[in-house]
Amino acid sequence: MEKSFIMIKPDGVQRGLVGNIISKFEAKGFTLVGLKQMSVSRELAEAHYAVHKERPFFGSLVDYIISAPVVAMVWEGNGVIASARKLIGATNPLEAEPGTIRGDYGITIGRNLIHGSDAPETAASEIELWFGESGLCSWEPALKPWLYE
Ligand code: IDP
Ligand code: MG
Repeated sequence: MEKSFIMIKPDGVQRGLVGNIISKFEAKGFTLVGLKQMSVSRELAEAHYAVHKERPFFGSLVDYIISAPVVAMVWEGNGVIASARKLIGATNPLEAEPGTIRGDYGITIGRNLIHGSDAPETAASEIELWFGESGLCSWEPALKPWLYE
């Protein structure tokens, strides 16, 4: 089953939006298989965003991610990677559609609330980086069999 790494960034936690954000993924029908609130080391933040290390915003991005706890999650379900990106919305919250997380709650690219994996390869490497082999709790939602039709 497809999995995506989703992280509520420090601004989402500080603003008390954890419950609202988790609700959107739950209501959509995806299955939560990993969840932890944690402080992020500089090393982990730099590894997570290594693809952006030459960008001018890399330093401030890392400082932002380590500034306060995040909520790291793994969500599972058919099509979850692309669907989560739609639920999250465009990188710049001012360009994100209303109804998306960034579109509803954000106004600046430097505080855009949430991360979601962008492809199967990055999802796999991010889940390994943040949760490791044994960090997930896989379960089948017996009361929602239609999810897997
Ligand atoms: P994504 O999170 O929508 O996948 P990416 O382009 O992969 O967007 O950028 C990763 C993160 O880097 C963004 O979510 C945002 O926090 C930050 N970021 C991207 N572009 C800028 C920028 O121009 N200024 C400041 N931060 C940026
Ligand atoms: Mg990205």
